Amino acid sequence: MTNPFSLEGKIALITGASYGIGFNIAKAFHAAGATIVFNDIKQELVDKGLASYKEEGIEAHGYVCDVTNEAQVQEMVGKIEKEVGEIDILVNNAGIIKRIPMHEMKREEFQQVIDIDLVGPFIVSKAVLPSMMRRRHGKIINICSMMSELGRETVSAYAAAKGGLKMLTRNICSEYGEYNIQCNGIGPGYIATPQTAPLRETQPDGSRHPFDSFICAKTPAGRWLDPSELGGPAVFLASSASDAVNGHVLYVDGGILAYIGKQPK
Ligand code: NAP
Ligand code: GCO
Repeated sequence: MTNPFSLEGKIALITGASYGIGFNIAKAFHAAGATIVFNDIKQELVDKGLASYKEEGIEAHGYVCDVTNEAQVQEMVGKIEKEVGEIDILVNNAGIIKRIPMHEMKREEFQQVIDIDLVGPFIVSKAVLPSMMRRRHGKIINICSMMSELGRETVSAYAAAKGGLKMLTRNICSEYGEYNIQCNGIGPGYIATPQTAPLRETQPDGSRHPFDSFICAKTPAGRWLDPSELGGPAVFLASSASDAVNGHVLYVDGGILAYIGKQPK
């Protein structure tokens, strides 16, 4: 009986995976047998990422590519197909957030978040689909968010993008399921990475950041999640164990979406 969670022989492209959530998903994929390919927008970050992977014993393949630039993405996918092989698994992980009250947010700031967090996954998915369609198999995993379901102050652009990404996930499922391509989302809760570091900073008086206390009260386990905790769910969605799962967003949030929150003492 073959191991349904194995990624042996598979080539995985994880966008924006020099560090953070993407890097941890790539580590889990490697442990399951996949070949790791990633991109970042600057050569120095690709080099930094390659060194980090090497420290983990992973011979990754890194490419400089801005996911919002369709010409760069098409060129990168062409190079990967020539130099590494055809992509079996795509994780649309690259993303940014801008925390600005909506009435103060510039149009360009809103647009930048939409471009990276929503248009980027469209561009990269479009670039890998033809090969997946021809080979009649493929896995696309979009990194969604709590903001695919919930809003909060200052994250209007991000919530609009991640809400759209949830529906893009469902639409790719609907349009390409007949090619044996599964497209699912992972909705992380609050994860301790550089993206959320500003929400966890110790205050000048030495106290915890109010948001840090807030989110721990909203998480049943009472803690931030570690990026490594996304590895198992990602391997599941990248493997044949999930061939009958399509159009689903798997929330890896420690139970935030199920919990009204701890009553303040
Ligand atoms: P992160 O630490 O800020 O890393 C984001 C990565 O995306 C970086 O490597 C960044 O590269 C890359 N990136 C940004 N813009 C790019 C572009 N235009 N083209 C290519 N790469 C680009 O973020 P993270 O916390 O690991 O989050 C990763 C994903 O998970 C994001 O989609 C985020 O929205 C989502 N997410 C995060 C959390 C959380 O709590 N951390 C929760 C839910 C969802 P540079 O270093 O060059 O900027
Ligand atoms: C924020 C956080 C969140 C997380 C994540 C939650 O400012 O609220 O950055 O948006 O990044 O998306 O799932």
